Amino acid sequence: MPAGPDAGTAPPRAPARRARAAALLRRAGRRTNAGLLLLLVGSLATGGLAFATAGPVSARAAAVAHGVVGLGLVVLAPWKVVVARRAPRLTATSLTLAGLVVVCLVAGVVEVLAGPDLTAPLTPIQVHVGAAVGIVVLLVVHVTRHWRPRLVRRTDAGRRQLLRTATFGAAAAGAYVVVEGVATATGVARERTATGSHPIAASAIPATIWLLDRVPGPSDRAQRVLVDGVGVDAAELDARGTPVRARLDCTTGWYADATWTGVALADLLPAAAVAQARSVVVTSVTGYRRRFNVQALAELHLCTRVEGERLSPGTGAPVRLVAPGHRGFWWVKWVASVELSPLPAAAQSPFPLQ
Ligand code: HEM
Ligand code: HEM
Ligand SMILES: Nc1nc2c(c(=O)[nH]1)N[C@H]1C(S)=C(S)[C@@H](COP(=O)(O)O)O[C@H]1N2
Ligand SMILES: [Mo]
Repeated sequence: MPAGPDAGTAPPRAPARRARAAALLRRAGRRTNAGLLLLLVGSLATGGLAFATAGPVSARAAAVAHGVVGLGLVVLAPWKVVVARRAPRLTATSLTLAGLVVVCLVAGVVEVLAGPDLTAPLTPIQVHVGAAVGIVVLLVVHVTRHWRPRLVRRTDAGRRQLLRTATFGAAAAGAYVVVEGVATATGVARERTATGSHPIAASAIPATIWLLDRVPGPSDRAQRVLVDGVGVDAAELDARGTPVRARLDCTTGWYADATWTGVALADLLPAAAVAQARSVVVTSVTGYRRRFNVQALAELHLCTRVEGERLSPGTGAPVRLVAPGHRGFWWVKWVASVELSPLPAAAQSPFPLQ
């Protein structure tokens, strides 16, 4: 056994504790890696769920599960360090992977405790999800390179092992409680939504692009929207609009309560055609689109104003969708068309690709 760096320097007062800790860490190995794999896959799944859900209960559940599973990585870190130090050599890929995990974790906790700074080029969540995408790529490389047969064994479900897993789970939950405790103590927690977003004023709503879309030029912004094939002028929508109170909750970590002015899709589409359809597709002049269940037609509004003012180019002028109860990426800007469809609402990618 090679001596650790601390060999011989331990204070004589706590040798028993040190010996116990060393014995615990010596168990690092196959189960550490299996646990990491589980936690990473769990983090990605619950993170995706946190973006996909909007209901107060489901969103909270996804955020809590995500926090506990994500912080579980911190609890496992000492064991993984032992595994890495035993390896014959360290690779750049794996060390980069470790770096990205640290960036991802720090950005996640910064998001919870501080939220986005809209004057910064990126929000903590953007850094967080960006790091997660890098993690996926490098993890595939790392796991393929180091794959050993029988990563999980039947004995892992033994009584002793389950007890250790439970202790580990309690530690991860404890880490989550600590972070949430700090958020509560500083008063941040009071203002956050179930999805975790932080409040901003309606007047401060930033022009937000989901991924790769762009703000269309003036001549590209449609002054009329094709609703089930019939042209409706933006001016007509503006004249017919009534106030709609709604919360715009962006996945970059902010939300704003505002009063929009618009017309419900239910009032624009012929009832007979609606009765035959299962979904409705709202498409931007840029091609960005979302498909909704026809059941949502009463809540979905084509809007021309926010807080009484005409929309700005960046926030969807002349006509954008306001979709209360749906995360921001559903609020299609620069609407060009609204089409009824016989396909189910699920017939689309869960997140826009543009
Ligand atoms: C948070 C994610 C992870 C990080 C940061 C990480 C990092 C590392 C590092 C730095 C090493 C030392 C060898 C090298 O540099 O390639 C290593 C070894 C190893 N990793 Fe990972 N790892 C992670 C997840 C996993 C997972 C999920 C598996 C599961 C299959 C795994 C399996 C292994 C194995 C078997 C070794 C030992 C290689 C040997 O001793 O030759 N790792 N890991
Ligand atoms: C390896 C992947 C990931 C890890 C390890 C991870 C870990 C974490 C951690 C530790 C937090 C802080 C939780 C808390 O203290 O409450 C967090 C927050 C968050 N993460 Fe992740 N995450 C990962 C991937 C993702 C992905 C892919 C998404 C979205 C698509 C995501 C979305 C979020 C959101 C929205 C928050 C804020 C939740 C809140 O405010 O309560 N994460 N993440
Ligand atoms: N056409 C189009 N609509 C879009 C987007 C986009 O990139 N393209 N971004 C969405 C996202 S992610 C959000 S949060 C809201 C933001 O609206 P805002 O720009 O008024 O803040 O618009 C949504 N509508
Ligand atoms: Mo967003």
